[in-house]
Amino acid sequence: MKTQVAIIGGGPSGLLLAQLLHTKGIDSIVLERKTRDYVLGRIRAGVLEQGLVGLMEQAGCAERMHREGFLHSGTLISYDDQMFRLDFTEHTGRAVMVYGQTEVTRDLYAARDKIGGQVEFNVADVVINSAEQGPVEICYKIEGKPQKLEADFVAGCDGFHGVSRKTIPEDVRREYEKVYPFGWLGVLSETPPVNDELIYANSPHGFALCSMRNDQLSRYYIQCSMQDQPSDWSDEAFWTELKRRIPASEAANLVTGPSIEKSIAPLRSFVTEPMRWGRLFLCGDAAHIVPPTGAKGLNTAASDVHYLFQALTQFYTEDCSDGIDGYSEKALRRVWKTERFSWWFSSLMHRYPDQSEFDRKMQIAELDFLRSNEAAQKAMAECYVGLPY
Ligand code: FAS
Ligand code: PHB
Repeated sequence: MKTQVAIIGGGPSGLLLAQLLHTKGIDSIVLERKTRDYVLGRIRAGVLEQGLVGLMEQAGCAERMHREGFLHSGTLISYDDQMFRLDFTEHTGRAVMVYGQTEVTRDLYAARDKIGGQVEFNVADVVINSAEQGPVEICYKIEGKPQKLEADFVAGCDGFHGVSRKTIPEDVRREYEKVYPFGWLGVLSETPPVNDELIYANSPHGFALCSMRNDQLSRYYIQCSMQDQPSDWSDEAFWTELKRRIPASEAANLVTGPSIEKSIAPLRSFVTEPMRWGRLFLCGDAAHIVPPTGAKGLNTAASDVHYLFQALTQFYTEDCSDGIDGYSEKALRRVWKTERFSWWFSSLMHRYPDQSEFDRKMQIAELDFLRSNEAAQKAMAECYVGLPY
């Protein structure tokens, strides 16, 4: 089999890239390790920057998002039983879209089907050969049968545990990592959200987040130990702990119910450099991870896709390699800014095991400053709604 761009990974970044390339008549084939249902069964991000909304529109996949998603012009931040609102629109003129990653991925698969785009599921033992010089040759198996795909370029959209990053020789790769000493226990429940807007809560008992997918589907997170298992937390224990971490006024409104999904996600900041090696380009979680506090994971994958789409379009339509040669530097410049924001917001809102009373006072003082200072709010709002591409 031959194509122009081989895409490893059928998650949101791989599918979005494939759909955008299609709008320019550039051919691609997507190789996905799991089944479609498995990919769609993952509960991950829920907040979309305007940049991602714009890319979904450009890819012709935004109709349902605009119909079923919620535009949020602000968010709520609580600490020590007090709460204030960060008004995105007042400070930036922009809003964010609350629409689940699962739905984004579902819309992208539907669009892929509509154009008859090729996705190979259940691929195993993927090996990327001659990525440095090209043409690239990708060997893999389906039901144990060897397959081969030749391409001009390969986009590594296969997430943190994929093969693409590891294809770049260790002496070429430089990796930066910070692992946080806690995780997030997330619950999905068919209950009305406690508030119309998200609540980020810093409490003496640890962090909590109240989010939603729609007006009958809520998503809640509490900071937990990485030694915990989801089975250690009964629904009742989860709701009790959540209530004591959010302001009493909100806890009084909280509608509880059985969890339909419960999982623990580790918190990590991670970046690999470079994001390009010869004909191989890394996008999304394959190249970088952020703690979900800043809601930047999916959105930073989208900005990578934007830069790579532009670069490949320039190569195929103008026979110019400037975009390709500048891809890694351009993408990393924005990646590091979102890494900083996600690290800053995570450090502000979580309770650290070795936190001293002085550290705690610093968090409270920073939150007091954020609540009362226009410039601080503007800086946070600009990062939260999304830095320009
Ligand atoms: P993905 O990981 O989504 O997709 C990669 C795809 O590649 C997967 O489908 C995988 O099966 C496939 N793949 C892997 N190896 C392969 C191989 N060898 N061959 C073929 N295919 C292969 N972000 C937020 O903003 N908010 C959140 O609450 C949030 N929660 C998260 C919870 C978890 C547990 C995780 C892991 C991430 C979370 N994120 C969250 C971040 C998340 O949204 C990611 O940034 C986003 O999924 C990145 O998309 P992709 O880069 O497409 O990677
Ligand atoms: C979510 O809705 O899953 C969500 C929202 C905001 C975050 C993280 C997760 O910062």
